[in-house]
Amino acid sequence: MKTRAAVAFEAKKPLEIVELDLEGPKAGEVLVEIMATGICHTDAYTLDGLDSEGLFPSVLGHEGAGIVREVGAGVESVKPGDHVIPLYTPECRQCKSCLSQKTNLCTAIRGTQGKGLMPDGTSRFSYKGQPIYHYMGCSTFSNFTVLPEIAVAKIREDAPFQTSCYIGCGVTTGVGAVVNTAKVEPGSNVVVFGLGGIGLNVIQGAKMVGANRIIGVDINPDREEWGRRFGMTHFLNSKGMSREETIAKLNELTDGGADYSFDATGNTEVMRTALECAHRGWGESIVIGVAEAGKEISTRPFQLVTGRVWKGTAFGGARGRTDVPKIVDWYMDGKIAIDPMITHVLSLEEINKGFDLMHAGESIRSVVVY
Ligand code: NAD
Ligand code: AHE
Ligand code: ZN
Repeated sequence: MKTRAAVAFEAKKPLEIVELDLEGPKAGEVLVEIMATGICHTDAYTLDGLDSEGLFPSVLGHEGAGIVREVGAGVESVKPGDHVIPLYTPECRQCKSCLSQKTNLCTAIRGTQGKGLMPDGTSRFSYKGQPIYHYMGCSTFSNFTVLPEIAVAKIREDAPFQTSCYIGCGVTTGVGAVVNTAKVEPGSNVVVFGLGGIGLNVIQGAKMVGANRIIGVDINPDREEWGRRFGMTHFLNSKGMSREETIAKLNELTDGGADYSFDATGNTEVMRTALECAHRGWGESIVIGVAEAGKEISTRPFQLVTGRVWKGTAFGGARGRTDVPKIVDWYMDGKIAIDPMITHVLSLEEINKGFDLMHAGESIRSVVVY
């Protein structure tokens, strides 16, 4: 079949809207009509050539929602007509990682996924006879895409696509980092660096679990108002401040250090500040941001010797097929907000504007509706 898609032909070049050829689902795969997709900073990072796994030409996009249109042989867990959210972190429930119950990082198809291919080692997308790579196993910047059965979460049918697509990455990552990874307790003092599409979801997750002080840090002053809308109690504009100055101010605001801090910037210097603002003896710092290829984090080992814990999280520690439908329920029951964070709704033809708005700090989430 044919599908309209925004293709990343080269790094650092705008996406091009073209008609691609799409092969139907093979055994264990499903064809999904994507109804809406968010644009996450990770898409921009890959398009900018900063991802060590980045491949071109490819169909980016990993924050979608849609409808199953066809299933391949042997598929039993979903059927045509089901509403689904694609999962860049699948859940096979059979691999060592899934069975461990210690991680959400299913390893069943990670090897081929990182090579931009389906589990059989081939691509379903092509353009003028040349294969086009998949991205994060999702490729939601195409109106139709093919996904492994283990990489779709079936969701309730009354959830609007335009907002629930954000659960495919940003909402689950931010809220899940609080609930699953940090396991923030009521009364905790929390510091969140980077109040964008992810950080605001960390804030609303912290508010939901009953955190005491929720301190947001950003270099964009417009983000103060955004943070306060979702439960932030204090704001620090760290623009022009040294690491020492930032930590001193945060120590004042947290009575000696954060119980939990989160990096949602992807900046390795900020990751260090986030670790070092955690409370001596017990403070935990969670790395959410994705850093560009070649970057490394560092700190004095003494920071860890004296009890601070440095952790990371992917997809908020969520087991997609199990947890995503629950997060959709939280949204539909009003426990978490999504609608106000969708600042821009665009057509596929306008998708590059979504990247420009993100880089200009003018959007929280842009969503493309097909
Ligand atoms: P975004 O562009 O919407 O937000 C980033 C925010 O960080 C902005 O408000 C920006 O002003 C702020 N910022 C930038 N530099 C800063 C600095 N030096 N100090 C303080 N604030 C600063 O991006 P997003 O979509 O929210 O994504 C945030 C990060 O999370 C990205 O690195 C993205 O790749 C990553 N991410 C990781 C996961 C995961 O599973 N671990 C999932 C989604 C996104
Ligand atoms: N490919 C990059 C790493 C990118 C990365 O860390 N991705 C996150 C999700 S970001 C979503 O917006 C993730 O889930 N990572 C776990 C995984 O298995 O990819 C690199 O550095 O090579
Ligand atoms: Zn993302």
